[in-house]
Amino acid sequence: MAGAVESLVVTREVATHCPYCALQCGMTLRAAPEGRVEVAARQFPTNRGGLCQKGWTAADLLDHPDRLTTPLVRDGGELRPATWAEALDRVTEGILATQSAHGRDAVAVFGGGGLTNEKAYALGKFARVALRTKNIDYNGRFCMSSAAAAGMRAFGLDRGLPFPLADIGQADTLVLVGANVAETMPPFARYLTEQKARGGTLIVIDPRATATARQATLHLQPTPGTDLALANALLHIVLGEGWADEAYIEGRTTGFDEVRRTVASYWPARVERLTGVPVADLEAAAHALASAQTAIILTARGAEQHSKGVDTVTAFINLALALGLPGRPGSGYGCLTGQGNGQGGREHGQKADQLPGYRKIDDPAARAHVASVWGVDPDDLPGPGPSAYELLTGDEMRTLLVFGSNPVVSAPRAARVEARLRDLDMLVVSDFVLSETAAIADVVLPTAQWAEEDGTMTNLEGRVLRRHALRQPPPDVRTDLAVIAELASRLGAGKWFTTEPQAVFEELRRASAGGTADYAGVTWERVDAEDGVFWPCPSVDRPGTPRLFLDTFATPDGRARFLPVEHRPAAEEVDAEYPLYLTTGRVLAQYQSGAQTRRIEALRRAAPNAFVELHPDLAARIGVGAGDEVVVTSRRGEMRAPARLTETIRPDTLFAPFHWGGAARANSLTSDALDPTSRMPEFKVCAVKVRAA
Ligand SMILES: Nc1nc2c(c(=O)[nH]1)N[C@H]1C(S)=C(S)[C@@H](COP(=O)(O)OP(=O)(O)OC[C@H]3O[C@@H](n4cnc5c(=O)[nH]c(N)nc54)[C@H](O)[C@@H]3O)O[C@H]1N2
Ligand SMILES: Nc1nc2c(c(=O)[nH]1)N[C@H]1C(S)=C(S)[C@@H](COP(=O)(O)OP(=O)(O)OC[C@H]3O[C@@H](n4cnc5c(=O)[nH]c(N)nc54)[C@H](O)[C@@H]3O)O[C@H]1N2
Ligand code: SF4
Ligand SMILES: [Mo]
Repeated sequence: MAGAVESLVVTREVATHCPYCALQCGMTLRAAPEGRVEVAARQFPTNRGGLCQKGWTAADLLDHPDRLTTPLVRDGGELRPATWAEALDRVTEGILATQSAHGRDAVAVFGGGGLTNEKAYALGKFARVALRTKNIDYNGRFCMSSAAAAGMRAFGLDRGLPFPLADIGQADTLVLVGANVAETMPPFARYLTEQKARGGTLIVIDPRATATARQATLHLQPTPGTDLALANALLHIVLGEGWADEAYIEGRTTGFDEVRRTVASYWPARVERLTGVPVADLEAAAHALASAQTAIILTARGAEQHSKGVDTVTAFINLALALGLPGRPGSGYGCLTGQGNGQGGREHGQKADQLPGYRKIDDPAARAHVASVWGVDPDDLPGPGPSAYELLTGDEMRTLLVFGSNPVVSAPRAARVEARLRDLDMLVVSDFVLSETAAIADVVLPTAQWAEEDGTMTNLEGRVLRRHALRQPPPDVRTDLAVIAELASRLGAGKWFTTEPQAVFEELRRASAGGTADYAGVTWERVDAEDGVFWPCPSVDRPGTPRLFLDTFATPDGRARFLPVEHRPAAEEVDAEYPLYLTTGRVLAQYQSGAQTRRIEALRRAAPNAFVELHPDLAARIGVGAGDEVVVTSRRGEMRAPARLTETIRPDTLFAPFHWGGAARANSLTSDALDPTSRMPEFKVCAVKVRAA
C-alpha cells in the first residue's frame, strides 16, 4: 500500500488550501515517507496559521478504504466495478438515448460550490456546448443565493465580502446575523478575539445561544424567520433618533424615502411581539451600530435560507446604507459564503441563468462575448434553466449528471428529490466516495481529490487562490476535467474541451474579461506571488480589488439602491397540529451532507450521530430525557435521532444538523418553499411536532 501511494507523489511538499469551507485556510501538505499525507497549518492572511479539526484531518480521506478506485455501473440492480470504457459508453449511450427520445433539455447537470473555478467553468460550458441543455444548476442555490440576489439588487454586484477579512477584527461594532462562525469557520474566531480585545461590540442574532453567541456582547434571540422585522425595527430606531448618515444617503444612494415610510410601522414594541426580542435589546443594538466609527454587518445562512431570504438581506443592507457603511473603509455589509469555492462557483457558469464572469445568460452582449471565446454561434447557446430544487424535481429531466453534490441528503424535502432521482432513466454521479446520491446512481465515476489536482478557488473575500497538487490520483481515478473532456469528445464536441486546468483557467480569464467578476488580469503566477488576487482584476498590470464600492457602486447610476421590504410569516407557520419550529444547520466536526467527514474517524468520534436539540421544559412535557430517541414529524416526513437538551434554545424551537442521511435525515422534514427571487429553499424554518420514539 505504502509503495503504491509513494508512486503517486509528484512533489514532496505543497502550499495549498483546505478542501472544505469558504475560509480556504492555508495549509501545507507533505508526502511522508510511509506514504501518508501530512497536513500542517500555514500562515495565510485569512486563517493566520489556524485550522479547524476538519482541515487537520482532511488528508484522511485520500487513502481511505471507502475511496472509490474504479468506475461502477448498475447491473441487475447492483453496482459493480467496471472499466472506464464501459462506464463512459454507458453514460454516452444514456445521454444520446434521452436526447433522441425527449430532446436536449431532458439531460440535466447538477454542480457544486466545492468545484474549482476551472471545473465549474468547464461544467457550465459542457452543458451549453456539448449537451446544449438549459438544465444546469448547482448546490450554491441552496447556500448563499439569497444574499447574492440582494447584493446584486442593492449594489449591482455580488461578492460575499466586499472587503478583506482583516477589516472584521478592526470593527468597533460587528453584527453577525444567523452565522455560527465558531463552528462553521473556527479560525474566524481570531477576528472576534481581536475585535473584542480592541474594545469592540459583538452582536449576534441567532435563535440559539450558539458557541458564537456566547462570545457576544449582546445576543438577540429572535423566533426563526423574523430577522426582516428585526432589521426594520433597528432602522426605525436609527431614523427616529436622527442617527442616519444623511449626507451619505443623499450622495450615494437612491430610494430612501420609500424605505423610511415602510420602516415607520416597525416600532420596537410591535417588533418585540413579532420576534420575541426585547425592546431594550433592539435599542441597544441600534445604538451600538450608530455610535461606532466602523461597523460591519454580516449575514449567513440563518438569515438567508428562508422563503424571504432576499428581502431579509435587503432589510440589513437598508440598515447598513442608512448608517453609511457600504464603501466606507473599515465598515460595510457582507455575506459569509459557505462552500470552498462558493464564490467562484457562482461566477463561471454552472448557475442556471449565468455565463462566465458573472454574466447573465439572457443578455445578448454577454452571449455574444462568451460564444466568441468558445467559438460557437451565440444562437446555439441555450437560455436560462430552472433553479436547483425545480430542476431536481421537475418533469423535464430524464438523465442527470451530478458533480460535487449529495442532494439525497442535502436537498430540501429530500424524500421527494430522492424519489425523483430514483425514477430517472439514468443518474450519473462523479464522486470520490459512495455518497447517498452515488449509491442510487446508474453510473458512478471515481474522481480525484483536492490533494491530487491543480486549480483555483475563490474564497469568501473574492480572493482567487491556488490549489496545488501533491500527488497524482490513484491509477484508475480521473479528474473531473478529464471526464468532462472525454464525454464531450464522445458527444462530438471534443475540440472545445481540454483536461489541463491551467489551460482552462486561461480560457476562463478571456471568457470573464469585461464581466462583473473579471479575472482577465489574474494569472496562476500572480496568485502564488501575491497571496491571492481579489477580483475584479481586469488586467495583469493592475492590482486586484480588495475593497469594493469606495467611490461608486456597480449599479448603472453608481448609487446603491434602497428597497422597501415588509415582514411576512414563514411559508409554513406553526399551528395546533405542528406546534414547534424546526431550524437546521451545522456542527463543527461534520461538513455538509457528511459524505466526506462522516468517514473520517476523528470527526466521527467528535460528532458520531445526528441529534435533535430541544429545551428541557419541552423535553419534560413530552417525557424525554437526554439521549432518548425522539421522532420529529413535519407534513413531509419524519426524522429520528437522540434528544440533546439545552437551556440555550427557545422552548418553541427544535434544531437538527443536516449532516446525516437515512432515518436521521433532517431534510426529510424541511419545506420546499422557495424565495421568489433567489429560489432559495426555506431550510431554516418549518413546522413540526416531536414525541418520544
Ligand atoms: N463545520 C462546518 N462548517 C461549515 C459547513 C459545514 O457543513 N460544517 N458548511 C459550510 C457552508 S457550505 C456554509 S453555507 C456555512 C454556513 O455557516 P452558518 O450560516 O454559520 O451555519 P448554519 O449552522 O447553517 O446557520 C447558522 C446559524 O443560523 C441560526 N439560525 C437558524 N434559523 C435562524 C433564523 O431564522 N434567524 C437567524 N438570525 N438565525 C437562524 C442557527 O441557529 C445557526 O446557529 O458553513 C460552512 N462551514
Ligand atoms: N436542512 C438543511 N439542508 C441544507 C443546508 C442547511 O443549512 N440545512 N445547507 C445547504 C447548503 S448551504 C449547502 S452548501 C448544501 C451542501 O450540500 P451538498 O451539495 O450535498 O454538499 P456536500 O456534502 O459538500 O457534497 C459534495 C459531494 O461531492 C463530493 N465532492 C467534493 N469535491 C468534489 C469534486 O471536486 N468533484 C466531485 N465530482 N465531487 C466532489 C463529496 O464527496 C460529496 O459527496 O446543503 C444545503 N442543505
Ligand atoms: S475553517 Fe474551513 S477552510 Fe479552515 S480548516 Fe476548517 S473547514 Fe478548512
Ligand atoms: Mo453552503
